[in-house]
Amino acid sequence: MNTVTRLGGFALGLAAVFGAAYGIGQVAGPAAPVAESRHDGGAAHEADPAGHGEAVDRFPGGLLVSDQGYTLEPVAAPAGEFAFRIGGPDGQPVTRYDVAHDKQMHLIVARRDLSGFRHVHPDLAPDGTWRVATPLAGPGQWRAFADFTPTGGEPLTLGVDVTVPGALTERPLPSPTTSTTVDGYTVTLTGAPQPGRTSPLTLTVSRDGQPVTNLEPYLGAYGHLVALRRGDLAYLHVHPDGVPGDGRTPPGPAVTFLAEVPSAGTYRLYLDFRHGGAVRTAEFTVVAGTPTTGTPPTGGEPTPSGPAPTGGTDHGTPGHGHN
Ligand SMILES: [Cu+2]
Repeated sequence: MNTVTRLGGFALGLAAVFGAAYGIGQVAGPAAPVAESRHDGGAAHEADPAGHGEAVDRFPGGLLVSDQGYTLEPVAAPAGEFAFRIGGPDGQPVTRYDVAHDKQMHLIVARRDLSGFRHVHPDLAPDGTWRVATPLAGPGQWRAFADFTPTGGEPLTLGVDVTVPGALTERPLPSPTTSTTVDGYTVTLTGAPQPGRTSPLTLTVSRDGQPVTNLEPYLGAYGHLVALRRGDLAYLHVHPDGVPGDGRTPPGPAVTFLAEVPSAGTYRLYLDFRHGGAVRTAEFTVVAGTPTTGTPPTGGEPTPSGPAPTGGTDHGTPGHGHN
């Protein structure tokens, strides 16, 4: 049995049911019961009948369009706008949300090839509709993630597929790297995520060879890190280790996060940071779960299909088949 394949098939099934044709006025309908998962995380166990799932209580975020009675529902929007609602357990759109990371709603989008990442903050209308200038930069198969906490509920990340019609050029995933540049900033990555355990990831920002020591708070931290898993775009919101004003966290050049990835595999990391009044995103490809005795996977060549090219790792790692 291969949990990755099973998860992937489930995600594709959702895509077929809930995929929305963005830009031509056709939107996904409300979720069918198939997408409901039980509050106790039973869905994760159902996906792993061989009993390897003891290390995971539930799915990673973003794989479900509907969870715990809440459903991500794209709605028709004028050109240039993206709009959606969160349907609540009572069938009505949710209108009350808790603030988390400075916002009531975080909307993250990325193409299925992991390009085009954007993190935006829509505006809530009184009827429960969220609207934002479209974050979808061009044609392709997109995944939209709504990261929110309904008042009285638990934090949730729901995901839905959105299609932007047009000619698409698939972008190969960049090779794993520990340094990248964005708008004249160089960001280096120290540390590697390990499946099933919390690992520190430190991102260090410099500009023109000088460390940046006056990063500006963004969403209550000196950086905001999202990771997406290649193959199914499982969504991980990675928490910073320390926040501005806590007396121990400097405003750069290094920002440390505590990451726990749900499986071995290839992930794309997206670090949002603010400096000089502007938010930039530094991106990295990383491989988690390097075999302890083997050679690290190298290169960035995507496998044509199926799970990421990783070797055997710890027993009990979710999302990983035994050969
Ligand atoms: Cu946000």
